[in-house]
Amino acid sequence: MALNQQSCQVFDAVVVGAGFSGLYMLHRLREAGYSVRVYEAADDVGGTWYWNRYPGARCDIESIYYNYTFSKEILDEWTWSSRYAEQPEILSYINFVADKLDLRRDIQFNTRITAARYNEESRNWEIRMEDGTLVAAEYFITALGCLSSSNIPKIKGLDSFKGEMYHTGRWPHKKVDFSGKRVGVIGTGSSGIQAIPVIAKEAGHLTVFQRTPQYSCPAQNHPLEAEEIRKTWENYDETKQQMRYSQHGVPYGPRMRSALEDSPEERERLYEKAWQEGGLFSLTYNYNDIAMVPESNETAASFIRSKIKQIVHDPEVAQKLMPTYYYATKRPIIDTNYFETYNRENVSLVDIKTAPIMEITPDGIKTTDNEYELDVLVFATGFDAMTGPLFKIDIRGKNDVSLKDKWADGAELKTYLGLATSGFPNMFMLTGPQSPSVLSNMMVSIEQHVDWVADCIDYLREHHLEAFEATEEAEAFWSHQCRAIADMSLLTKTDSWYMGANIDGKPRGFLAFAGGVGLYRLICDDIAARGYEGFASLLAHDNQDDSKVKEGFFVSNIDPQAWFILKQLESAGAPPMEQLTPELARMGDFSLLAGAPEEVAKVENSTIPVPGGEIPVRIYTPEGEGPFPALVYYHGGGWVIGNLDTVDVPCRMLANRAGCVVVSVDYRLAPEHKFPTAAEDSYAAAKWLSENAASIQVDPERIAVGGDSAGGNLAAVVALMAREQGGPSFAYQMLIYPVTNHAYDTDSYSDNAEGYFLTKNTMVWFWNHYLRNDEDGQNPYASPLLAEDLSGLPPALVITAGFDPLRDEGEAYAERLKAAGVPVEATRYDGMIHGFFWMPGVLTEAHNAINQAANALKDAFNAIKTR
Ligand code: N01
Repeated sequence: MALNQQSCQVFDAVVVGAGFSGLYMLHRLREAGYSVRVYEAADDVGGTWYWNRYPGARCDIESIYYNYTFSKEILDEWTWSSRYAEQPEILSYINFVADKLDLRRDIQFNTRITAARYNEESRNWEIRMEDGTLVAAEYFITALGCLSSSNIPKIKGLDSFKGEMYHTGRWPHKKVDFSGKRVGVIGTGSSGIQAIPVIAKEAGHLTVFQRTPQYSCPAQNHPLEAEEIRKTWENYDETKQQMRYSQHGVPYGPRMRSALEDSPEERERLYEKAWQEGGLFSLTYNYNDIAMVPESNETAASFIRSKIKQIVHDPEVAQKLMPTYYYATKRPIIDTNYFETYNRENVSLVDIKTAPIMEITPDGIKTTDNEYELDVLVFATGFDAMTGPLFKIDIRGKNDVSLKDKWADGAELKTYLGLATSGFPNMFMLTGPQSPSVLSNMMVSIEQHVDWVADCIDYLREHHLEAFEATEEAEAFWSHQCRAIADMSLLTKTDSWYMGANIDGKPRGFLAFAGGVGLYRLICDDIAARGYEGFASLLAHDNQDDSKVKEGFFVSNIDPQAWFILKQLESAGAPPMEQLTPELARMGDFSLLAGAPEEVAKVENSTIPVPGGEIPVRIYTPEGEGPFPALVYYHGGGWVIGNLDTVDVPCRMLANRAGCVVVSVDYRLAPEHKFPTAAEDSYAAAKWLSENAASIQVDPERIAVGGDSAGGNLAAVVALMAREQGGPSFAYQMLIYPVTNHAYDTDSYSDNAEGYFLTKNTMVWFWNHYLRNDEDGQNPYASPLLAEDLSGLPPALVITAGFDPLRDEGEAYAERLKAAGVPVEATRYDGMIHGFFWMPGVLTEAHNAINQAANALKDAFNAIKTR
């Protein structure tokens, strides 16, 4: 497609699609003074809501929150008639906005874009219409909608059908008359479940062809009073913020409680209440682990199945309607009288999972065990979601590579933030794949994307940057994070359109970002604030100031995975630890960061005696024949929090990799037990192991001590105590970002005081709980860095993290050990944050550090064996 740009119109930006996202994009760019043209295949605005006119079509997000929020004036001028607005009302709203902002003058309707190609010479996009007309633009923005490419399954004989055929996503503008007709509906997703009760009321007979039964809850739709809307938006800014920083784009979220924490009776009571209240999130928001934990999920799933059983009179039909997949791993559905519809005389249900459709005949549908005569056939069979609309346009980036080829038909889906993809400069995808869009209130996602893109274009102009694209590193990182987050949930365990599983031959993979709109917004904003890190400028004007846009991803050194965790923690909005009581602080659960525990040959919980009591230990024994070398491990947590579970995953990994027994010690915590209890418990545990080694198949000559953070402190202190108090003698000390000094005077304390997980204020809080007085802080058993003499101590590994207030004191201890003649291996993990050692579930560097520690232990043990 060669282009003589003199012969065609050139715009600053071309936007494809005049739905909610395209319209707002047009408004934002036009207000900023750019020339913009929107192309739309339909003859009017509306996008999804223009095409999906099937009977019963309505929104599943409460209309009160299904608004543009960028303009208070527009918000105030519009009112909704019911809790869940019907399609015609939503379309009227879109028209109202288009009129109000006078958008139509920059939209060309009845125009399908078939191709878009990036011209590297002119640095413009060349965009081709169905009739061959070309236009050019500096920015190419797709606003295609995620669910706009209708899926009509390729069933044998499809074209032979003599009756009327419709797809819910391409419904005609005139009313379809079902009265007295034999109607068949294939598909029972959101569209089918909305359409079926309405069609049933009119049809002579309705046959529903169901492949997968669905969970659906009552919408409990009702009229809305203007006063209710006014009251909801009374605190406009606050409500808007709550929606923006939520999980799904509504100003409320799940209760912070596991479904398994409540009694069956209490769960039943809450589910029943939610059922009566209705709504998309009502059931799932009772608990925060429905989409994560199979057993919790089953509590909600079985509740809905019990409701189906109650509602549907014929037990056989009820049984066919019972879903078995994990609830809410397909888009949850809300309905009006869906299950009740199966009690009607004129409705029958055909289970095409057990008797699949063989072919469509001129007169109806033939399954493996029957034939159904039909006058009308309705496909409610969904969409080729997310990638489908993009692949319908032949989009070609640098070197003429097509998007479809780059993504290998979706098998290699790679985007940065779901907004951009490398090799396609100056192209932005609104609500594209790997963004949270389809998992949220679309309006919130749309506004966020449009605002971000408009700000980005302003930035590029201000900095005279003509061509700008995501780097390969950035998109590899983002795509990995998207998969990792989805894999932590049950979402990937179900065949759904989220997974691409509804389209024959479509590669499987989770298509969206499941971390929530709040986290996503924080991430996008942070990337913008970092000068659009992860994007690279290809070319710039001579006088550019490109100091802010740099090559490569995360040049600011923090590891992207660690940064991602920081954003997740920020979005969780937990108060700083120092504002909590120790009891509350101990309730934090970081198990998702640790990842799945791996198998160890034997794991045993036990107790051991310490002065004045007993403490729990967990003993990990690896595969093989003893006697084994051993590591006594002390967990971190500032001597105040943390327990055996906190470090279960790294202890398992160390046991397997170093081939040693790991004895993880649950020493007594402060402030209930202040200094020196933790140190004395730790020493007692090491002595106990040395004295009782044979009882747990341990070689007493090959015992190491180790720990992380406060546990690293305790390991160092135990080594000192052993030297000074007559043994035992240890083979090694493994100190992971240890606390070594009660002082806050290092560069790392000032550089990393805040924003990197462990803060200076939290350390002050820990120390204050641990020590009885300031004098304790001068005691080498609290601050081993203050010990006068470090000679004669066991060889050491000291691991530190670049973005950690404790970095410098850990490294100072390593230097002092070296100066005292102790062999030391010291490694700083530059991009890491405090705590990373127990986060192998989300950090590659945690694996590297654990492997390094295991190898160091093995070497130390072998050195003794071969001595
Ligand atoms: O499509 P779907 P949808 N033979 O893919 C079946 C949004 N939406 O249009 O589950 C037989 O969910 C398929 O069966 P199975 C919302 O995000 C929102 O209903 O794949 N059956 C399924 O039953 C929603 O999730 C609203 O086994 C076949 C159905 O067709 C998304 O749009 C309203 C088949 C398709 O369900 C899509 O919903 C409507 C075949 N070959 C939609 N192929 C609101 O309320 C597919 N099926 C805002």
